[in-house]
Amino acid sequence: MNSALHVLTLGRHRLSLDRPLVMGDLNVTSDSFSDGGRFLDPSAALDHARRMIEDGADIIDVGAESTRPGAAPTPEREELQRVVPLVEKIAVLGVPVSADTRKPAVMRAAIAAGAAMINDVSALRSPGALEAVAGAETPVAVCLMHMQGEPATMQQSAVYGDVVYEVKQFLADCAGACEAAGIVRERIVVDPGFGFGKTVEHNLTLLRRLSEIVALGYPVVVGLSRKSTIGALTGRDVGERTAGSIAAALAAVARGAKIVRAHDVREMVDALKVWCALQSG
Ligand code: HH2
Repeated sequence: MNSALHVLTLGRHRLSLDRPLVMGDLNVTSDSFSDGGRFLDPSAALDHARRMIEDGADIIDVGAESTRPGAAPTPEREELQRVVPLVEKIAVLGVPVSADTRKPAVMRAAIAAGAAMINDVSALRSPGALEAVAGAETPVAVCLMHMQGEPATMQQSAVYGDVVYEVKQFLADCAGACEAAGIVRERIVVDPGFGFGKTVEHNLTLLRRLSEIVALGYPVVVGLSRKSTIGALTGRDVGERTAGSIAAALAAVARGAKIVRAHDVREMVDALKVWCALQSG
């Protein structure tokens, strides 16, 4: 086991990990599972980024390709057109911007536009992705996420022996490959990938045993916000899953997660403030 890091370095930003961080989720897509179409208009997207920053987001994660189960890939040109101008505008607002992409060309363009982190649901396994991040002129952080299969088909046959062990091994291997390529530990975070080729039971097992993933020593990101597991547990539609998402996030933070990916930033920030206040004294 490696000793835990207390600072995450994203481009020129250094974020303390002494309290859990909130990564605001901004989907500039037509088909995202929870907010598809709402922020396709660039000015609506920028306004939403500003609102999330006002509400206390520590990182803004911009994605232009839905990775919901069954989603079709977004053509590269379209992803570039949606992501790059927006990253450029958000990058000057004072918080680090993360680009949620699987495509090396989008990674390179987003970094040139000011992205401080690449969030890759494929954990830099696409040809050229590791090189795009490790070889970047401005060193950026990377979020390595576990996914079994591909978004189009990943929920059709989610099979594991021990899901926690397999996810942990995968993340250890990917993080090791990043370090071998020259990405320093202070720039690597890992994510078990809730909902990515996993049943409700797999997700619950991963959440219950999250401390085993935390033991890898890399800051752990969790993305449970509004996901179908929350819907399965509460019986709520996607727009009514805020309370369930917060409960899941707090359970993750209690097990050592350091970054929470959220759609409802204001509510998540408030919940974490209360949780943090109860940790001291
Ligand atoms: N979940 C989604 C997308 N990117 N990245 C990380 N690191 N962790 C996650 O859990 C994660 C992620 C899916 O959520 P969302 O972006 O809201 O939906 P969509 O992929 O449909 O745009």
